Amino acid sequence: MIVALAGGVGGGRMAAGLAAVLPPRELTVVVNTGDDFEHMGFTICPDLDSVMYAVAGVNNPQTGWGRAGETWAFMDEIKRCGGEGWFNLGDRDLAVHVLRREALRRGATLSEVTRDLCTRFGIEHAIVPMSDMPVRTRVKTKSQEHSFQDYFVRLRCKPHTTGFRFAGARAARVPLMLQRSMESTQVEAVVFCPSNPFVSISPILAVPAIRAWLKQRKFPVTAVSPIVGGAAVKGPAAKMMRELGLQPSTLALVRHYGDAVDRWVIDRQDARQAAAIERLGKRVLVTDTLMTNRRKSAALARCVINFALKK
Ligand code: FO1
Repeated sequence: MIVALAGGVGGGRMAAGLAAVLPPRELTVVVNTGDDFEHMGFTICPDLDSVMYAVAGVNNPQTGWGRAGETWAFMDEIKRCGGEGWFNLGDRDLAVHVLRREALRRGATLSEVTRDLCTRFGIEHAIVPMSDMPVRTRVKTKSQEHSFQDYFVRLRCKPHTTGFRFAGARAARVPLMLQRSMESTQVEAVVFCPSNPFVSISPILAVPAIRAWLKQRKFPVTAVSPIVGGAAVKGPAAKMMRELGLQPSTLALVRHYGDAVDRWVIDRQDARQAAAIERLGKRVLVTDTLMTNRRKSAALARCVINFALKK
């Protein structure tokens, strides 16, 4: 079995590719919940929804979040009535927020809600939140701290970040269904999807049981670089690296992850960094990592799986 850590747009695309190639019992996708927040009475789980929509093939490929073919009557009416308009909830997307809220109110755990929603979207693969308990990414700047969605959406990632913290991570336990996957001897590899290292992968690694599990791993960890040609494929990863004093390069990312990652999949645009990454003791696969459509996501997934499992 392969366990993939995923968040955001790159996570959704990679998870969709892996799910297209691997049968349900051979893939578990662990999803970041640090982006989650309470908004208009809903518990919004952006990365769980991005991954679920991408695997189900109903995601909006342009934005990377929300639904394809979305309509905005609800938001138009909210704005007309003077409600909060900065965080857009599409009419189709709204159904998931309402169903999740009802289920949570009835006492279901986030992982149970996610499994039930995935079933309704025809997904058999295990898509599991990193914890059923709340973990919230806080974006630190010189003067203050922002909640993640405030920073990412309302402030459009403008603030200059000095670091991140994951409120609630220390007490966060992994969901039972993830505990089972982690304990099973069937895990042959872990894949870090090409997600933002600071606000998608790090929150997952901040969950103590996941960090300990990977620290004493008996299998290789393979990371797909979210940085291509010195820039992030999507989102603020390169900007964050610069603000944290790192070169926005794949090589700098390899150094940043250190021993947490054994193998790297990098894009052809960064082929000239392969030798330097190998000198750091890492195996490197150079390939086309741009997942511009579902066929390319599946093709990359095949390459990543073969590379991740190679003895
Ligand atoms: N991102 C935006 O930039 N603007 C939005 O209005 C917005 C709404 C939204 C609604 C539901 C959802 O699941 C995600 C949404 N996102 C939006 C993306 C969200 O900020 C995610 O956290 C990012 O995709 C980063 O993972």
